[in-house]
Amino acid sequence: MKERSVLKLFTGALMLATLPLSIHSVYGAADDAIHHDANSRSPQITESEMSKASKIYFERCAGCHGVLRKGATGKPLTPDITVEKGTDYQKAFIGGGSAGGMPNFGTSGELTEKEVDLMARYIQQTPVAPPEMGLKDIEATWKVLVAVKDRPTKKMNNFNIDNIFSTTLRDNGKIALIDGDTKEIITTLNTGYAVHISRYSASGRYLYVTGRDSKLSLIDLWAKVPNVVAEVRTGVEARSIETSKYKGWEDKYAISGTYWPPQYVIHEGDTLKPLKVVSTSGIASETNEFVREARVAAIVASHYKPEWMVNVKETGKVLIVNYSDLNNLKTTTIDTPRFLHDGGFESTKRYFMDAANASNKIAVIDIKENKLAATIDVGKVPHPGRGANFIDPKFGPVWATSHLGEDTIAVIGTDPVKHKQHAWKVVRTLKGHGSGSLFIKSHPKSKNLWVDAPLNKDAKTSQSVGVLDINNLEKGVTVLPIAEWANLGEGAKRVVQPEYNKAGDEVWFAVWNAADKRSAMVVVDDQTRKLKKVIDDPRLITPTGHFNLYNTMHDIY
Ligand code: DHE
Repeated sequence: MKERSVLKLFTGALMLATLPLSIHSVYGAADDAIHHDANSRSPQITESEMSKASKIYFERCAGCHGVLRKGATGKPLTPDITVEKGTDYQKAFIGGGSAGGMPNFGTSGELTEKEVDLMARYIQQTPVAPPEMGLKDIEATWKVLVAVKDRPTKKMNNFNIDNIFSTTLRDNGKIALIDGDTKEIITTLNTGYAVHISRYSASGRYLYVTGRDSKLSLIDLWAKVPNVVAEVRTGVEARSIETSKYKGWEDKYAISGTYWPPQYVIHEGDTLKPLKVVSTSGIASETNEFVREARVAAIVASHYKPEWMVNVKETGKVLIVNYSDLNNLKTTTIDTPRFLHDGGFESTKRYFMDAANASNKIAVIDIKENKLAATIDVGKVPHPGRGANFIDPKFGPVWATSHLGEDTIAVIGTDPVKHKQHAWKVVRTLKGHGSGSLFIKSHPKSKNLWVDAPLNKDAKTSQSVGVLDINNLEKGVTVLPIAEWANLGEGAKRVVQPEYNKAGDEVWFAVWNAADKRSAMVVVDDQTRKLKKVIDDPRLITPTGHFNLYNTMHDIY
């Protein structure tokens, strides 16, 4: 396909992702010419179906399978494989999902029967590479909405900003800032489409959010009503953003990682001005083969040195990027098992516990010595988010991850000094709340370990959470019916991501329903495990991730 039509397809998919639904259908109906694919065996599809399918693919599939469809968390979907298996096979998979973690898009009602058929034909067409974006292209999208000189010099509001929650309103292209003390929504702000994560500057003044469409927004929490003060677009698909946290570098830089183009960008911290772009394409660990689509997954910031740890998913490399001299950028490259995804620090913040999810392993990166300390076999498709730290009564300090692909929690010893015999070993494998788990959480002041299972196929399980008593782990999970407590009526209502307040005495959950249905945030008293508050507000459209300022900034989890 010619470069111009490739650009049109991807710009179209991006624009469609941010437009209201009625316009999507109008756009989709405009052009019924037959698409001529390079592969003559691909099933028939029209150009308008290609546009619609590329939007769905961008929103639902690219994260796991890649834009070039070479696979990562999900299987490769290139036509040499998909055409061979045929349309009926693909339809069964897309519609019904798999035990390995593929969501059941058809039976869950997320895609209609027609859309399942469309996607089954789409993935048999030849994938197209989206456009590149260099520093100049990125700079052309950069906007400072409130100049630094026009911003307040002290906090102009009475919010206890340490206890603010930044909550993604996924399908609405917004975030909500929620006051953790009063549980009132302070404001909602326009951002990129489907914000993936929120991170805060080291001083706590600025909030950075990244849309999955790679639009970054910088929010000033000192303003009378917090507002977006700068924006920039770094590509077509992104998941990560982090800030410079080391002493002396507070608020100086931000780093954003993109899935496409496969690269990271270093930005000025208070304006988002792009300063440096670094490609992450390269030779993979284990296979020693070149990977063009080597996507940036989680990024964490060291508290020990002016450094970031950048996960490159497909090449299985952790890049330790030193930001003290951007012109002479020093990077330590650590080989790990492949398909790095998410992770977080153990309690001392010296070791980065990094999930190589498709290898069923956790890589332990010693960020003081800048080297791989261990790789640990865990269950099928570990998905920790940032994981959970607690003191195990038998094994001392531990870090835990739940799994997408099986119903277990792996508990790993993390103290190589006082509990050397347990360090970097799975000391317990606990039964969790169900497979399809995405996040697990605890807090230094809590005796509870919380685990969700939003991608579990059983509605009762995906609509509830499990909680374990840290001092009596053998007792197993107690199930709390969070979505039932929210009392929202019909819908899929996946319960997602336990997140503590600053004091560590409340746990917040998103009850994530479809965009046209009611969603809510549910706050649970951590000690009594009883419902404390349902934040049920029509502005809470498709809430997913929610990030407490203090805990996120200090890596407390
Ligand atoms: Fe996420 C974290 C990628 C699906 C909600 N997700 C992350 C991180 C990555 C990632 C790389 C780590 C960022 C960091 O720490 O810097 N997520 C992906 C995908 O590629 C994937 C599998 C498929 C996709 O198409 O995006 C995916 N993620 C989801 C969801 O479906 C969730 C539940 C809702 C959504 O917004 O799409 C979701 N991901 C989250 C959340 C975090 C996250 C809430 C942050 C967890 C934390 O505690 O830090």
